[in-house]
Amino acid sequence: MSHTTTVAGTPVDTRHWINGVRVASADGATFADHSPIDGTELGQISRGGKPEAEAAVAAAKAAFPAWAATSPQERARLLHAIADGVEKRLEELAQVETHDNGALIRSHRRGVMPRVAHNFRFFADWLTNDLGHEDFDTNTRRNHVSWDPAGPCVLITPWNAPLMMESWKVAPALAAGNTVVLKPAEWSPLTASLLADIAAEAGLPAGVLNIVQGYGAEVGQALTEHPDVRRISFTGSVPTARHISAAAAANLTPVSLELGGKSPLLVLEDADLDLAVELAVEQYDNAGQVCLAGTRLLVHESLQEAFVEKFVQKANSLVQGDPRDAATDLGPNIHPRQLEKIDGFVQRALAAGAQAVIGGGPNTELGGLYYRPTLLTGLAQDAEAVQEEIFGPVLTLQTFADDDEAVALANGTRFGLAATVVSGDRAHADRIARQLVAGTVWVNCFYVRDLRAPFGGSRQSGVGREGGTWSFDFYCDLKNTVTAQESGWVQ
Ligand code: TXE
Repeated sequence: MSHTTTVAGTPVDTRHWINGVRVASADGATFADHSPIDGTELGQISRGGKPEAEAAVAAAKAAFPAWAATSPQERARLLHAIADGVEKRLEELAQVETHDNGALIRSHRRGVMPRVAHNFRFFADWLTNDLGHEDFDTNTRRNHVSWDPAGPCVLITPWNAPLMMESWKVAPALAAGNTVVLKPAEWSPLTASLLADIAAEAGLPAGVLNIVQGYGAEVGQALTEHPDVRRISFTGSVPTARHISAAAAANLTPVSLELGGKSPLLVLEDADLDLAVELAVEQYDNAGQVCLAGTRLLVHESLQEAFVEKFVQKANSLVQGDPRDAATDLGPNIHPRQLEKIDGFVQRALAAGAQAVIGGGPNTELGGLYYRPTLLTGLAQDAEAVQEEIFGPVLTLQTFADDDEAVALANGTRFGLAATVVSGDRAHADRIARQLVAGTVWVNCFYVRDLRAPFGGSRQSGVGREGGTWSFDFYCDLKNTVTAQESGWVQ
């Protein structure tokens, strides 16, 4: 059986990468990976289980002491070499990712893949330039605080932005001196395999980064309950986060969880309507499969009519179609199960009395996994479509009469990942932003993110923050060494 598949002209190894070597599963099991664009089978991928989880964690454990002892300069050099490899193979990565998860080639080329490289460079530079250390005296004692590498880290990632999320976790974990076992999502396993090639070419020592493919309930579960794992970072759904937290609890392994959202986009009475509409239509990006998406449009009642008119005009101009075409604005959703889930939410909302201002079903002209951009109105705050993450191109619209009502609606879900405020008055926007429960609040913009800033969610949108110094706090064991004055070394 061949262990290579060729996607858009690029050969991709379909096996795990453990201890610097390509290996198939011990029992030979594989699973099929399909393209959301047209359902083509892209390859048979090795389906890992407990033996592969054991082997990968053992490799990461064995490689840890030497990697932790490698100088920060050398670690940073290797991370930059990985970034060079990503930049060199940018077009191949963009093409393979688009075939595998259906997101736009345009976004992969312009935004996503450059950002993958940047994730590696950012944490490499932070390691050599910015990682803090603290020394302070308490009476006759000298305190020295150090950031010690924690050990093998398990990183579990979703399918909506595969390589982006993987690099966001792998880069800081490696920079901090940890070794890694990465488990990519089973609906989008391919670019992680290319990352293994790039890391090997860059000269990363064997066992420092291991990649196991397979299903969450199988290899994912085995990884998260492993006693030798020192950190688990996960991005995905709330139910899976509960499984992972329970598995981690057996060993009290620290977890960082970045989960879903149902973020509000507030259009205040003094908003610039064109900007508000532009930002609102942006929420359809990646066919709505973005955890941060502001899927609940909350519009001041005085603006509703004009807003809806402009919104419909703009949304109708979006080009839906093949994501490989650079002119396409809206591609397919990832998987038949995801499409079914999206349509289930919409049909139940319509049956309960909601109206679809636009959309309301799959795009039957295109067939396949394309869902028409949808705007639902006539929903109460406790409606399922307002409360649950749909993860498709479906927005809801509610109106409010005053700021208090706007804030109550905005905060009225179990999530707290992000929020966007559109306002023409700085003090007004600040007043609202202060009252919102969210890990990130954007004012008159969306999706821009400085990697130095903390990133994560409140309530059921997550546990912990990553980004800048917060990533190192998570991926390190902080240690305080106290030296007595009597030893004669403390001045
Ligand atoms: O995610 P899962 P799914 C939300 C979104 C979407 C829904 C379901 O609403 O519709 O989740 O998507 C691994 N132990 N988000 O089911 O299951 C799994 O193999 C260890 C939001 O695909 O959370 C994959 O690698 N690992 C989100 C990863 O978890 C397990 C992005 C994510 O899959 C596991 C994705 C287990 N028991 C979905 N079970 C966001 N926050 O951006 C699964 N996995």
